[in-house]
Amino acid sequence: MPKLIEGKISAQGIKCAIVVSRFNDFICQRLLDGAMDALVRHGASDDQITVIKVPGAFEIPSMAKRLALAGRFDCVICLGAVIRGATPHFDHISAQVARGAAAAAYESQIPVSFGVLTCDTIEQAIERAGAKSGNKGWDAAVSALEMVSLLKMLD
Ligand code: INI
Repeated sequence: MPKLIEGKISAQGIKCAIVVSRFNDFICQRLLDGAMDALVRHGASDDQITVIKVPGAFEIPSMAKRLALAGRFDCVICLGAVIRGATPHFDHISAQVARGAAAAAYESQIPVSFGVLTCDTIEQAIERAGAKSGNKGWDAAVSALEMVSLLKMLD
């Protein structure tokens, strides 16, 4: 039998930072609700969770990196919604936010999860923020907890 290493999903004793953008607040607030619900249902109390609001998705990676390197959090959960408009703005922001969040994780070695929607339409965003396609905020929170557990197992 090969050795199998799998993370547990528990928020007990875990300090979480959530970076959430204010742009498209109607969607982002639902992603935040989903992430908070996931953390609390997995054992977190309010004092373990710090929520930091940034202006837009473009600002998420720099804040995520700062928090991940601060030494005060076990994981950083990134939440935002980039919705395509009539110009290439969407492409620039969505590429940078994904690359930047990944860089924050690589450079800090702290789990940084990606709950930033990149959608063509507002309907697609609504579907992924608590309607028929689940809640990507919830998913990002659970992924962060799993990675925290996995990294602890490898210590
Ligand atoms: N920010 C978003 O979070 N989502 C968007 O859809 C968006 N669009 O489409 O413009 C957006 N723009 C703002 C951007 O993230 C920065 O806050 C702004 O450019 C200032 O740096």
